Amino acid sequence: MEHQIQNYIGGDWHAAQSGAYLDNYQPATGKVYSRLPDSDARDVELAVEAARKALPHWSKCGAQERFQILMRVADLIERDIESFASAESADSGKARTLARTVDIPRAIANFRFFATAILHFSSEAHPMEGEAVNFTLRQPLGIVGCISPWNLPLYLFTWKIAPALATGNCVIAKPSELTPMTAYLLTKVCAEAGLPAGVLNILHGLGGKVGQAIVEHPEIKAISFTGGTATGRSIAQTAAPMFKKLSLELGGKNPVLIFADAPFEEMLNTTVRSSFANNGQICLCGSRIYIQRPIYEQFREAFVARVKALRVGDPEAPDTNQGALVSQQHLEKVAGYIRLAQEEGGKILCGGQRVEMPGELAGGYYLQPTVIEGLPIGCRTNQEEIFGPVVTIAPFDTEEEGLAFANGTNYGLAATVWTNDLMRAHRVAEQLHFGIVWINCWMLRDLRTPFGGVRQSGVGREGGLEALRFFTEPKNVCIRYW
Ligand code: TXE
Repeated sequence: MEHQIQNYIGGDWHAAQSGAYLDNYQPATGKVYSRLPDSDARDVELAVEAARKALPHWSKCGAQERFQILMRVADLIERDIESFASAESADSGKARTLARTVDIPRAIANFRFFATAILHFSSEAHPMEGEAVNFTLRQPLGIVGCISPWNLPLYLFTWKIAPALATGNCVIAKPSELTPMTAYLLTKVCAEAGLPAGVLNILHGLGGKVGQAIVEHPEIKAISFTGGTATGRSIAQTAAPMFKKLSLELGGKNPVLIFADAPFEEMLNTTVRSSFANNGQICLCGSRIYIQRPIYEQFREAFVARVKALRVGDPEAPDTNQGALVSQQHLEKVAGYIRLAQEEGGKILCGGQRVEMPGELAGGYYLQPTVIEGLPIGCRTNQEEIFGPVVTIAPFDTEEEGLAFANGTNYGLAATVWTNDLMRAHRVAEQLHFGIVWINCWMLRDLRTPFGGVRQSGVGREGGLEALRFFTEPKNVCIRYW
């Protein structure tokens, strides 16, 4: 076996208490290429013990020390960026170029952003004239749990861990069992950067087993989770009666609303990306595209031509646009939705088939990017999160109708609007029931902004001050003047 991943507990690397390992598949080939510990509640207990020992120092050492260590972690990931990018691509099937230019740089940025943010973090004072002053002390929660998914492995893992550590918490973190490798590499870098033992503990294994044990542990005060809506619901069912703080970043079924006055070329380029970046496996991807009728035909023709030109293939090849999907199971799920779309009356304009690759890649999980039209707004294909390289397109007439289509799901993560009409941009943005609205752009991210969704896309916000506030407990201190 080429790689054997280990848990990271108390600054050391361990097998799971069970002694068992799970197979880790490489999506590009469909073959097992590493193994990860099959951890359970016993490993969570050890991690909590280690975190408990580390907490008094880490929570009190001060922002300056935490800043320095987290900046070193960022520098070391940057030093090793090529091996992180290769590992991310091998583990997730995404194009290596994407991992090298987006995922890993973003993980570095997450550490730098929160390392510096903690130096600037402040809290409020509420003076009561002539009587007293209230001030808000923001203290670390203690031990917190961070659980992340497989689509942007290190990017989303660090998006949670960095603010949790910066605010002085000790962390028990679990990456997805489908993509554990970069979280494992991160442990090496954290040790080299001098992160004290027990401050960050990383456990590997199944969500229903070790993930559930993290959520259930009474000493873990908060859970920051990104993943599927059904998992989020089950985590809330466990954590809410224990009064844990919860941040749930869940799925999406994001609309793209294209008005006839949109800047056409810019819109087209970005819509290809917002549909198929990372094979559509980004919670922010726009999967329902509504186009105002006057430009519907023009859009359909140009879009389909561009999608047909996307190159599906070896994630390692520099000219690959679309690598492999993350797993056999996920490939089957997405292919199942393409069949469902046809049963629901949809017409496939391009794609829809698996891509058979030669040689070593023959067992990989490749799928053509797929565009479907002719489906009713309320059908399952247009209502459920597919999370793959599949989009539907449909025309709309008026602004009201476009808005009704866009708002017509139970999800509410991100919406994209294309228009050159400033007044309309404001009007529409105000009426969209989503946590994030992009006008004439997509995935343009400023890490200071609140990030998260409404309705079935989750509760709570990440990013900037929201994350620093989530990972701290506000305590009001009222001091009376004499
Ligand atoms: O995610 P899961 P899955 C959506 C997407 C996808 C679907 C299911 O539609 O097809 O969710 O994907 C851990 N207690 N998104 O099954 O299971 C799990 O080990 C604690 C959208 O892969 O939600 C992993 O670390 N933890 C999404 C993490 O939760 C549990 C990204 C996410 O896995 C657990 C991924 C439990 N009971 C999928 N069960 C996005 N919003 O970006 C699982 N886990």
